[in-house]
Formats: sequence, C-alpha cells, structure tokens
Amino acid sequence: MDYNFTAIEKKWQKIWSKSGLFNAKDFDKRPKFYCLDMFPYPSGSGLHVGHWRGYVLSDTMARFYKMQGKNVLHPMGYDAFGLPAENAAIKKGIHPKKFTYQAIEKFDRQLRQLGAMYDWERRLVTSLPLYYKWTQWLFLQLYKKGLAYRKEAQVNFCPSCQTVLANEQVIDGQCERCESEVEKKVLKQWFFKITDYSQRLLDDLEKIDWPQRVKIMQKNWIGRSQGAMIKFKVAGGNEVIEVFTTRPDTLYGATFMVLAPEHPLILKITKASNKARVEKYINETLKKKEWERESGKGEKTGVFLGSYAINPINNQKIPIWTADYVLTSYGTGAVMSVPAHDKRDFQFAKKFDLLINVVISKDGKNIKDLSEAYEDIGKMINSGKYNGLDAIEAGKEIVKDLKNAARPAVNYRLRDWLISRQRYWGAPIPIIYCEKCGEVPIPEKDLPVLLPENIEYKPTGQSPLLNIKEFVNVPCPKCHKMAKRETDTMDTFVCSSWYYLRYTDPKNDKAFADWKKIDYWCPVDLYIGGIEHAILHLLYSRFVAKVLYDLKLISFDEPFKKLFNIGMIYLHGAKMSKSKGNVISPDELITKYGTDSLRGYELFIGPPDQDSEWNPNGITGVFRFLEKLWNIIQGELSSEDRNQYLINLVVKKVTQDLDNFSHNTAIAHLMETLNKLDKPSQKEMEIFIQLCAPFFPHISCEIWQKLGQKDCIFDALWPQYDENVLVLKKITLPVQINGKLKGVVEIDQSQKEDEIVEIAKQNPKISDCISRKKIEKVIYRSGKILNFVIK
Ligand code: ANZ
Ligand code: ZN
Repeated sequence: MDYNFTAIEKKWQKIWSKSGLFNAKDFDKRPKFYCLDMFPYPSGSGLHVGHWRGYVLSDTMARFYKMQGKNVLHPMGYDAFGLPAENAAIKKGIHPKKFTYQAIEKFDRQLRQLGAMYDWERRLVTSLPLYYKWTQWLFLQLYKKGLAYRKEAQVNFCPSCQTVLANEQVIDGQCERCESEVEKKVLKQWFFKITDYSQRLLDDLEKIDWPQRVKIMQKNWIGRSQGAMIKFKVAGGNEVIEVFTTRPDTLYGATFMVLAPEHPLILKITKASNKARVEKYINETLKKKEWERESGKGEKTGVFLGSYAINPINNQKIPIWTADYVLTSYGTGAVMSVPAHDKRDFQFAKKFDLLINVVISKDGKNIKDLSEAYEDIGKMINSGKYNGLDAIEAGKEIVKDLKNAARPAVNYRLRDWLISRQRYWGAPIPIIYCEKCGEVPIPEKDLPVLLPENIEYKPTGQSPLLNIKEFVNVPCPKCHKMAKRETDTMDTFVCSSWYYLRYTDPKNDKAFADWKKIDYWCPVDLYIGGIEHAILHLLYSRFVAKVLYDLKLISFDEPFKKLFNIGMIYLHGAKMSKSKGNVISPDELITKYGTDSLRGYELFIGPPDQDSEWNPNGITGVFRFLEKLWNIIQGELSSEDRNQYLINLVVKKVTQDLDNFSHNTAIAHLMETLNKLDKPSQKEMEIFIQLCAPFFPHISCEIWQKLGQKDCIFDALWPQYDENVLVLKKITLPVQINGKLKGVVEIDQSQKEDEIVEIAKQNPKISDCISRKKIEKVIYRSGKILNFVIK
C-alpha cells in the first residue's frame, strides 16, 4: 500500500477533533503544562510557512509533554482588534468586523490543517463582547488603583493611520505599521502607569527563564540610571531648577545649565532683552521631531536666556541656556552641563565658547586642554576639599554635603503606557464625562460598553465613535444627567496583555476567569513566539500580571515562566513576508507532500531559535523519510530484537534534543536510525514510532494502529532508555582474504556492514593484500567473520 498521506491526515484530524483527546482537563491530578503560542492577528493573507514554524514547534512540545504524562493546555485564539484588521478593512472597503471574521475563518481552516493538538473549545476572539467586557473590566481595576489616568500630553501621531501611537510603536521616528513619519500632537489621552513598576519589572527579570537578549532589550527599555537630583537657584530670583545627573562628582565642572525648550520655567526666567530670540528658538524646535533631537547627532543649537543660576557647590554664577539636545521627557528636562566630562556638553561649549573646567582625571594630574570630553571616572581635581578622592566616593560625599540641595535619585527611561487610540476597531474605554461629576467610570455591572456596528469607520484623526450620537450621549452613572462618553478605544496591546488568563476559563461571564482555574493552569510554562514582541507585548503582560497580583486577583507576578523565541524564515535572503512578496503558502505543500512532511521540514530546516533560509526542495527529504517508514511497516517485522543498541540510543538522543529545543537534530537522529535499522522487530518499531509521534502525529497514529495498538499513541507513555545497553561492547572480528585469515579488527556492536568493511580495508595488513586488486565479493557474518574474495 502506498503512503496515502491525504487520507491518513484527514482521518486522524477527524478522530482527534471528535474524541476531544486534546481538551485540557481542569484540576486533573497529572502535573499541568501550559504551552502557549503568541496568538495571531487575523490578516487577510492567511498564514505562510514562516508563521507555521512556531506553531509546529509548540505543538511538538505540547505532544511531547502529553506523552510524558502531563495534563497539557495548548490553546489558540485571535488577537482580533486593532490597526492591522482596520487598515486592511479600510483598504478593501469592508467593515472591520466582517473583514476580521472572514480572516478568522481562513485562519481556522489553515490552523486545523496543521494537525495541532489545540484545545479548540477554548478558542478566543478578543473582539467579541464576551472577551472585551473583561478588557474593559481590567481597565477599571487599574483605574480604581490610580494606575489609569488621563492627561494632556505631547503624543506620537501617525498621519497615515490617523491615530496616536505608544512610544513602543515608534521605530526611528516612524510608525511601526506603515512607516510614515510620526508627528507630535498635544492631546488628552489615557495612560497606564507602568512607570510605578519600573524597578520590579527590572528586578523580576531574574526570576524568569527567558532568552538573554530579550532580557537585555527589556532592561535597556526600562533604562535605569542611578544618580542624584541637584537644585540650582536662579540668581536674583526665587526660582529653583532641579536637574537629574548621573555624575554628581563633576559638579565643580558644571559651567552652564541647559533647559529643554519645553521647560515650564523658561519664559519666566528669560531676560527681557533675550525674549524675542528665545521665543523664536522654542518655536523652531517644537517643529522638530523628537527622534531628530534624541539622536544627538548634527550641529548643536541653542540660545542664552540672559539669566544665571548659582552652582550650589561653589556659589559660582553660571549662564542658563536652552537647547534642543535636552529632552523634556527625561529626568527633569534640565541639565547641569559639564563640558569637560560630557560629549554633548563639550560640543555645545566649543560651539558657543563656554567655559570648560576639568574636574576629573585618570591619575589625579591636572589637564589643561581637552580635545574631547573625558567621560571616564578617575580622581578628583579642581574640586576644593574633594581633590584626590576617588570620583565615585566623592560624588556620594558631595550629595551628602549639599544637604537640602541634593538627594540620591534613580531615573528610568520607561514612560507611561499610552493606551488611547482614535480608532474604531478596539474596545471602548469605559468612562463617561459628566459636567457635574467629572470623570465617571462605568459601573462593572454595566459592562461591556458595546462597540457600535453601524458606523463610518474611515479615520479622520478623531475617533469615528464621536459621530454616533446614541453612543456618545448617555446619562451619567452617578447623577443621571446627560453626559458624554469617552470615544477613544484601547490599544490592542491591552487586549493581549491578559489573554493567557482567559484561556483557563474562556466562557466565564461572571469573572475574567475563575480564580481556581487560573491558579491551576498559570503561569504559562512555555511561551513561544517571535523576537518582535521583546518589549511591547512582553513588557505590558508582565506589568498587568504584577498589577493583578497586587490586587490579589492572581497568585503569581510573572506570567510566562519560559520564553522561547522562534527564528524567522527567509526566502532569497529576505525575511518572508507578504509585503516583500516572498511568501510560500503551506496549502500547496500540504497537497503535494502532506502536513506531516511540512511539519518535519519546518523543524528540520535549522536550529529553531535561529533564522533559516527556506529551501524549496528541503521538504522532499522529510517526505522520503516518511515514505520509507511507511514501507517498512508494510513489510514483515522480525520477531527478534536485533537493534537494541540503536533503539536505546535514539530514545536517549530524541528525548535530550526535545528537552534542549534541538528539534532539527532530533529529526536527523530519527532519519539516521531508520537507515541503520537491521530487520527491526515489532517492539522496536513501536518505540521508534512513539519517538516520531510529536513531530509526525498523523502517520504515527496510523502506524501505531496498524501495529495493533488500541489506545491512542499520545496516551502511551514516552519510551525510556536503558543506559546499560548503551555501553558499547567491543568485538574482535577476524578478517579473511580468499578464506585465509589475514588479521583482526576491533568493531563495536552497533556498526553496520559497510562501516565494518571500511574499517577492515583500512587495516594495514588487509590493505597490503587487497591494494590494486579487485574485490569480487564481501561476505560478512554478523559479529563473527569478514571475508574478502579478490582476484
Ligand atoms: C551632569 C553630567 C556630567 C552628566 C557628566 C553626564 C556626564 P543617562 O545615563 O541616560 O540617565 N541628562 C539628564 N536629563 C537630560 C535630558 N532631559 N536630556 C538630555 N540629557 C539629560 O543620562 C543621564 C545624564 O544625561 C545626566 O547626567 C545629564 O547629564 C544628562 F560628566 O549630568 B549628566
Ligand atoms: Zn454626573
């Protein structure tokens, strides 16, 4: 019988979905294992083989753990709200809801073809009211805790997507989605106070088993700096300017001060004679993009305010300037400038001919002319009583000695998370503005705030919901007078910040999930997805888990114990993506070679955490392996267990490789072993098939059944190996030429005939006899004797 993969795969997919074999069982006695894929957003173009890679890997692991006796939760769902669906909908002129559900249908079909053991009964769609009710509820929990607040802020605005973006969605000054240049706008927006959790988000990275590079990216994003706040009085006034510095040791070298052009004190302390120039400068910089300023490159610009500050350490008067290299959103928006020891200050001082005072040197010797800033630490010079001290020690002393004018401080780069979006396709923010009562949260019992469907969804820069009178004009929940509803929707990263909790109890309409179920299943044991989520989604989810933990709603404060980043698939040297036009669809490959072959190639392509180039012919190697496996089973199996060494070895290797996420070498071992098996027995093939099952579930189930097994292969326990069998026994093998003994060779049990012949040929005594002669025949009696017949 031929290997009819289409029939086999259809058959088993049907059986699995009917039997509910893969439905996770709440509160089961077996140890639980929560294996989660980052859920996809339903785009119009469907899945390509690059998406498949992670799904196949996680499915292999889910099946592996199930075969190790674990109660596995392996769910799937859709991140259905948000810009991608909405943008695609606008382009095609279909309502976002219709577009989204059509795309989901296609994804459902494709994902089922994967043959994954998803528990489809737990499937989630974040744009359904039953789900987003709880996204809104989550907002209210943060609101009650003072962690959701509204403020006027300068925000990133994408002129093409017509919406505000989070800092995390701006890459090099461009919109993450459409690559338009981002503009600045001042708008009243909702924020989540993630900055309250900066230190915990940093510290707890220690607790989790994540790739080092993701931890480093989060660490840099949080950007902790240790230093001090120092107060400078404005000469001849009452104003005080506070600065954040990482180098209080350089205070004697602070020869001028620079305020960000947006600093609230600027106009107040600018001398009348300087006002016109300062105002002109401020207007010019406000037009600049923040990233142009941040990069710190290019010519320094700035203007003098005409006023002075008093350096608190030596009472010197230092000029106050404004310059755009100082950013309003970092520290206090003002710096004490130390040109001798800071590159940017140095460039600025050179350009405007300001005083440069060297106060630190490597060895404590004085330096007259610096050609560039000396940014290292060292010994104090030109610093009064601190001279000769080590810079770090001196910095601490200075902060102490300044008393009220200074205090140790820590500053973070992390900003609060901006969650308002002026877009239609999202969860409405559950707030009402009342003239009398102010900002009123919607009572929990009135959730969800339903997203109206009959709407003009094309973006105009204002939320499309503003035009729906019935939505906007509603009675105030407190005083019942007519009030106005918030019309912005939430960033979809809010929807995805908690979805893993919902899978534990997806149909609950009394709570976001039953406490006991969350407690049984969570945290997630293994989370698989791409590196692109290193900061956004993965930082937000960690934050939300900590908030829920503090609210005593969950019992853990890190959502994902282990994270695995799946490498990307490249084609012709470029990352596979629809926009680059280099995608390969799984559909045709499945028709031609079957799901099992495609699954195998997705893993065989290379180490799973590394990017790999797609070889269009690569799948045939896996296909031939499966065909060979199939054919062996069609033939007669031996009753003698001849391959104990090979079988024990492959059990050991495949088990270790799966534990170490080395799926490509695991498959290589399976292939190699199949080639070496010598008249395998039924028992040996049963074990071999079990090892194949996580990778190639359909053919494995079929063969398992053919071998006479009644129960499902995934209910059978993972095979064990015997280390004793793996200790190689050496054998001394006599070698004859034309029937005469010519020598002996050492071989080990597991070696196959052709390898042994090679060893014998290399033996000097043998090679002398057979050199330049023709070998007519080789006769090998397993483990007993080898005879060359030569002419
Ligand atoms: C004086 C000084 C002397 C500084 C010196 C550095 C070296 P990180 O490490 O990134 O936290 N700074 C503070 N607020 C700023 C702002 N809003 N815009 C631009 N620069 C700002 O950097 C902290 C240092 O960046 C601070 O320490 C300050 O310059 C500058 F030899 O103060 B420093
Ligand atoms: Zn009211």
